[in-house]
Amino acid sequence: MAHSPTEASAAHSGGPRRLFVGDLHGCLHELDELLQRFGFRAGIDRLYSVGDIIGKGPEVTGTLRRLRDLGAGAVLGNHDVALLESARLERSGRKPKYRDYIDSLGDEAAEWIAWLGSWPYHLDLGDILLVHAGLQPDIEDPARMAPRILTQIRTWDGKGEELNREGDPPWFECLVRKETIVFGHWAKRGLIDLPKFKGLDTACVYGGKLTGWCPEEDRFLQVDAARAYAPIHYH
Ligand SMILES: [Mn+2]
Repeated sequence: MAHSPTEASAAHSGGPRRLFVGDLHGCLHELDELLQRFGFRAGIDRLYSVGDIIGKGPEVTGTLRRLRDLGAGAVLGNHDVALLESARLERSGRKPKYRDYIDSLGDEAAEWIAWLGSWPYHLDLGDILLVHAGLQPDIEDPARMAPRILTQIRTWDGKGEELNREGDPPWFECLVRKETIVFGHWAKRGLIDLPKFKGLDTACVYGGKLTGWCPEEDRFLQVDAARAYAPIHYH
């Protein structure tokens, strides 16, 4: 199969590559641009999302569909969890807090909720551990960490009560691990590029950038948001 010069260089050595992408919040346009610039080869390369597909942004179902069609791996973010919790409340006849998240899925809500419900809180790829927010520093096994920690932690108070407190150190400064941890959830802080910690939330939905990271090429790719889709509200 013939390659254009651009495709040939993007194809690297030809082996499969992994592309990890930061918090999407429905930013399908930027995801597609990132995939194109990476030279993503469906069926060869593998896409992984750090979660937070739901909420705030313009094309939530389109983004979910793209992830599903590409067979992407994904972990649950706090906004994805808020959707699942709202769906659960609604089924039990109570008033969901995030009714708009359910509405954003349109007629296919039940189908997407079922799919999201199958996502894990962390994904262990051997050399890389994928999680939405981060890890609890005083526990070794992520399966023993509370979903609240895995989807919300930014700073560590030594107990896991306050997860986002000014003055407390970032969770990733409080532990040493063998694997590289890939995560999102900290748009205010932006790109985190430490040898063992790659933080990919660069505020795309607020008009920032969508960030991808490829371990096989050890490089970041960034796409500017076409516009700000939501007022800045970091939570
Ligand atoms: Mn988040």
